[in-house]
Amino acid sequence: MQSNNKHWNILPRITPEADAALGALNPPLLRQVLFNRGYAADADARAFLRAEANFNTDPFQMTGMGAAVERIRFAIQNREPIAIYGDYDVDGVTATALLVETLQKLGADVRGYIPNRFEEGYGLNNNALEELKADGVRLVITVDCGIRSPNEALHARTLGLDLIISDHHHPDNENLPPAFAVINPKQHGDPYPDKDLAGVGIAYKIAEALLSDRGQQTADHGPSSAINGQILNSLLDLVALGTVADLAPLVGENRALVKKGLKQMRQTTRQGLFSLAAVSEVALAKVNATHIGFMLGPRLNAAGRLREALAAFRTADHHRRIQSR
Ligand SMILES: [Mn+2]
Repeated sequence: MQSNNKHWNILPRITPEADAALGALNPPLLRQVLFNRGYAADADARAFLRAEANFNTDPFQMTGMGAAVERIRFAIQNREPIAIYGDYDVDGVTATALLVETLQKLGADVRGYIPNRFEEGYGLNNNALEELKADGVRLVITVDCGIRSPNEALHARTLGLDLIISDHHHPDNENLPPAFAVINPKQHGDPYPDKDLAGVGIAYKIAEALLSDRGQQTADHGPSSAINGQILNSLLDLVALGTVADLAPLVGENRALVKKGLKQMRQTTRQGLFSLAAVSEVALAKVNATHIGFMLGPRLNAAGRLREALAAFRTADHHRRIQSR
């Protein structure tokens, strides 16, 4: 066979310094591959290979997290209705399901809200905020949207709604929304070490903070820490779905979360995931990132493109009742 016009991009050969630094990793080809993926230090390379974050992942390092957790706790204790305001793509839908489920487990009066792509479009809108307010909602928490909505945030304030914005999109740092708290590791001065979390990853960090010892301090009767660990594990299938489908880079904390999330997907109790896997002809027991990216994710996204993403949210939210009936 003739191979005309092939254009090969040859990555650089490993430098002697990097080869020495990675010297304990064999065979030499492994060092070359690691170098070409940007790893030239032993600790970083090992963390990548193990899919572990080699930095402090305490969620309270994120700007706004402490204030957000206190406000959410107050809402739970005082039975204030809470709305999780998401987005119609897989990241937004899974992030919404994740926080609704977490807050339900903490005894909150909580609902999910996902705007209709055709009637409302992406992000916060004033009509939706007014409707939520009229329905008695006191606290709105955005996931995967809101960072570029200063006018809508101001409107929420005028309505007397407290707003917590959590988002991973690039902020306009000169014009952050005037919200009760803004959680976005990409905002100026945010010390959180990982800047690549997807919207669902940030929602997961909020769940982690709420279920941590520090987050529970103000709780009257929160679940025990063993149960909290179980709740967090049960959310990781959603994190894997949203993170991979959003094309977030699978390095650092994303890599760690997706690895654990795929494991969780293989034993999920979500009826929606069973059904979605069935129509996609994916064996959940062997699910991997390619299945999410090319088979499961596009079908969830399609819900938002066809009619309303609330259907996709229900897919992510409903659990199979194995024991009942
Ligand atoms: Mn997103």
